[in-house]
Amino acid sequence: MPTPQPWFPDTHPCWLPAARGRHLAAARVEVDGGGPAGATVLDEVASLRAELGLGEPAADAPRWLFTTAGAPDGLRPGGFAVHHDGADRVVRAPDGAGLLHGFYRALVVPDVLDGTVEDPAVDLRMLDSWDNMTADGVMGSVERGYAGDSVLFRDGRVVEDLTRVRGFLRLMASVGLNAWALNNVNVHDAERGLVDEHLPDVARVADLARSFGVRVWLSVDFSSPISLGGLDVADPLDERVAAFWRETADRLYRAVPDLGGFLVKADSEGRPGPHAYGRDHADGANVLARALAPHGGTVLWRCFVYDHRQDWRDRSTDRARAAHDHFVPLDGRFDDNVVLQVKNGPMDFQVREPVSPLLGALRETTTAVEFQVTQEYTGQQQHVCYLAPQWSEVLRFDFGEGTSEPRTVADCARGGVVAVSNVGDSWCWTGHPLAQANLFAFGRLAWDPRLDPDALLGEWSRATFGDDEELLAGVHDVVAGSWRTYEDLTAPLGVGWMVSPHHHYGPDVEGYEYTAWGTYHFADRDGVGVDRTVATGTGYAGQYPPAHAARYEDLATCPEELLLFFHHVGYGHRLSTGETLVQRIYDTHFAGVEDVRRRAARWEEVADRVDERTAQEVRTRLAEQVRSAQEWCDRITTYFHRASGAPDAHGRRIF
Ligand code: GCV
Repeated sequence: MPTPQPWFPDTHPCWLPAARGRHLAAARVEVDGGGPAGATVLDEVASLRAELGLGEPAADAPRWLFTTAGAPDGLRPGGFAVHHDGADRVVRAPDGAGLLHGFYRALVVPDVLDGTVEDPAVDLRMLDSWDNMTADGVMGSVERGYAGDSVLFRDGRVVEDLTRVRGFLRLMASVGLNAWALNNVNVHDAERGLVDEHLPDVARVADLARSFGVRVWLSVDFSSPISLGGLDVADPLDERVAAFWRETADRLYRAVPDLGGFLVKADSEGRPGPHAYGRDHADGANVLARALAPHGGTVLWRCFVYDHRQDWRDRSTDRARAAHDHFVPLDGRFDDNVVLQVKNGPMDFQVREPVSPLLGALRETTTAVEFQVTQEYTGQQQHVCYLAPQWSEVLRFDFGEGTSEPRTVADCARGGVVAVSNVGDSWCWTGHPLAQANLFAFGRLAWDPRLDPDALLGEWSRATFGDDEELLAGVHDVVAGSWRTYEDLTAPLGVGWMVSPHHHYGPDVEGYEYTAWGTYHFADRDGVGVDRTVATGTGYAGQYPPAHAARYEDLATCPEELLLFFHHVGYGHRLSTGETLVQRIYDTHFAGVEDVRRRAARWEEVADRVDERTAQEVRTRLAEQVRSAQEWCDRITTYFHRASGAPDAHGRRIF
């Protein structure tokens, strides 16, 4: 019997405190089948026992049997079923990952019910780490990371001690995630070596990941045939380039036979891609796909493609249109093992955007939807911002509305549900202890997009904080609705990008207005917002199927939370509730500050019910959130007051 691995040494256990697994640690646990992931069930039980100071279970202790025999027909890989047999429990699954998922489910929900059948909705449930092997000078060692440095890389290589990586994989597996892209999609020089000199380390990580039912993926750089292969081109139609990718794939799969494949950001924000050679994204993706195909690998090709060198004077170009414009004409040209990975919205993970029309437009190509768990534009893990309601809204959005064929985003994204990770080497994994809720909820929604975000919040907080009902009520009040609060303060009625350029924290109303990034709100003395209608604007609204297109096109039917995304609207325009547009902007900002103050005060009512460190970490961040909220309110109300000249109906202080 190997020495048990410590259970979250020196780190917060998130939603898996050992005490919650006491019933498992005290049981006679038997595992039948399931390979490395099945064996992990036993390792985890041993770790729990060591952590809880329990010895071997008594001979008459209840038995938990985890078996791959007799799993219900039709369960997908990773799924499981729970059966009660008196005090004994049987978890049946088609594979080891399913056994492990059943084990963690019984930790999160100790009274997991008889007859529970859990079947993941989609095969690929993925976290993308934007981790660099070295600090990149601007963003640190995790691009857009707000929770410390990478848990995987340090000083230009994979860490020797994988204890933190093990903890991370445990967190992933415990919510059913099964795929992990190890490195930043912006692949720097150092990370290129992952397919080469660092490959033995990748294999070491993949071995560990496999034991948690997780496959690893690598982000690769499209110009690697030049930088690594010594060629003078990376043209996807050049046979030498194809050979380079084949050889690379062969080498990778010798080291990691179950590698998921490649994740690629190409022709995007300055990354190299097929356009340099007059080729398109299908040519680019397919050359990689053909190298991976013999090994069963897949290319995840990102659709975050737009002109990041736009002239702000150019009103004919609309960044929101770009992904649809680029990729819809290529539908049907991608090989079967290409999955197009599409961000949830057409811009870039703003607090509010419409659903990307590309997600519903590709009929002949497999797509995956990409969310951002790391809070780049949503408060950077200084603000509480529970994002599951946003993801849930997106997953439920129905492109088939008004037709006889329902086609939700969850239906369309058959290739997977993916998100950028919010994890780093901070003590609590996510910088802000309450940001753990986002990681948890993302995994659960990837598993089952029908789950209710508020119920998930309850599930997470009970697992994390225990059964102290007063504390749970307090945590709920601090976290629930916080996405809406962030939106009220930062992005009135769907207009985004009033954020400080580059680092993206805090307000700067015109920070992006005269830049090359395609991120404008066009506020002037009369009104604000982007006319994206077909009739008079950029035509973006026309990228949706007819029912949605018609709704967005018309100012009278456009959902208010997206009004300024689709229309340039006068400050005096009356909203459904009777007030003017500018008054709504004032009101939501003043209310937003009050709301954040209320959350901070509410935390103080329950803070003595959690450990000192969590209490303090949350307290400190809530204080910053109050400061930041006031800053947003002051800047935005002042800006629009000066622009419009309209007084606040309630006479509040505007500068
Ligand atoms: C990894 C946004 C972020 C970048 C990120 C990019 C992407 O633009 O600001 O840091 O780069 O999205 O998704 O590729």
